[in-house]
Amino acid sequence: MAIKSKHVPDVDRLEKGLRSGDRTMLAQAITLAESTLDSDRKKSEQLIEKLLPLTGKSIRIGITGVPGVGKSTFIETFGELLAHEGRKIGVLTIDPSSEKSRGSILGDKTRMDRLSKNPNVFIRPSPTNLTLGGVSHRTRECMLLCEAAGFDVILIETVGVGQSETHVRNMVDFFLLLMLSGAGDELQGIKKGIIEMADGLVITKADGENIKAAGQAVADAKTALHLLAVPASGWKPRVQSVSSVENKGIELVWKMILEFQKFTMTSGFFQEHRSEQKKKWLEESLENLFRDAIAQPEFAARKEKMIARIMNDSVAPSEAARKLWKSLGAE
Ligand SMILES: Nc1nc2c(ncn2[C@@H]2O[C@H](COP(=O)(O)OP(=O)(O)OP(=O)(O)O)[C@@H](O)[C@H]2O)c(=O)[nH]1
Ligand SMILES: [Mg+2]
Repeated sequence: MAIKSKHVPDVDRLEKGLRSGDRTMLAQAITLAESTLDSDRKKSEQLIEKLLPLTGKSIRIGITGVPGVGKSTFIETFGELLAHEGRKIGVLTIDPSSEKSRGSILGDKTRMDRLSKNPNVFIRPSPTNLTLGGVSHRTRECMLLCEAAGFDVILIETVGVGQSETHVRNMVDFFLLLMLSGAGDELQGIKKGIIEMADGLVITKADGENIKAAGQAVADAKTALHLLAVPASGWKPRVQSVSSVENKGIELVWKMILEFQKFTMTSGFFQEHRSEQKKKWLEESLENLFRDAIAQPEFAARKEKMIARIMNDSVAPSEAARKLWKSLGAE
């Protein structure tokens, strides 16, 4: 079923609205970007093209961690700190569990209640159930739209299970992994691969009875990081414990991110990384287009016919594949 964008203004009005930082227009532009309707797609692409010169000026931060680790609560306290400094923060959440229910997204909304009322903050949950593989495509577009509307810190929350964190890693400058303390040296089943992707680790809920365990978790995490090779950025990931409810350690995470930015900008990695990500975006877009094309019923019907021909040996599978491939271009 196509997800339509209702009552969205035309491209010129949206462009003007975003240039003046209009949040309603931003929300509508995102709705347009998320639409699966071909005509909306085209409009969205036009809009983004017009706005491209305004994009890229934010610091893009991905925040991941197992369900319940405290991502949304962290974003709320962190976001308030940044908003207080006069920054404008765009928060995008990607929640694979929303494929089954909207519960989590609604939960996030209530948990970011204070933040969502802040005039310097724009929060938008990104449903991932629109099309298979469409996750990163749309989130990137939403990110660019937020930047064009003047948001200078982009926070992307994603649950650290499955594929979504790799998608997010591919579109952010800094990747922050949140972890619980007291869950043992197994690092809570978080795959080593995810730790390797992180530029910073945060031990959450370092308050009350948890303080001692949090201190131990920081030491354990530091040991774990020592065993890893230094990443391509040359930046050695750091560990910080925080309490989002008591507002402790939060500003140190921001300091860490600013230091990272300075370090990678000086070395040139920051810009190189962004260029790599643009190439990756192209690759992923191509894959998405291909996947969408072969998921069309007309294509599936042609494939079925081709299978029948393969079965009675009137065509070889490789040639059948080439014929099917050529038929895609005609659409
Ligand atoms: N004591 C304490 N509890 C916290 C802290 N941060 C979050 N929590 C609690 O932990 C629970 C989960 O917090 P969330 O921020 O919703 O966690 P999340 O990682 O966003 O969860 P999902 O979005 O469901 O993956 C909530 O009950 C929070 O109140 C903290 O700093 N200290
Ligand atoms: Mg959350």
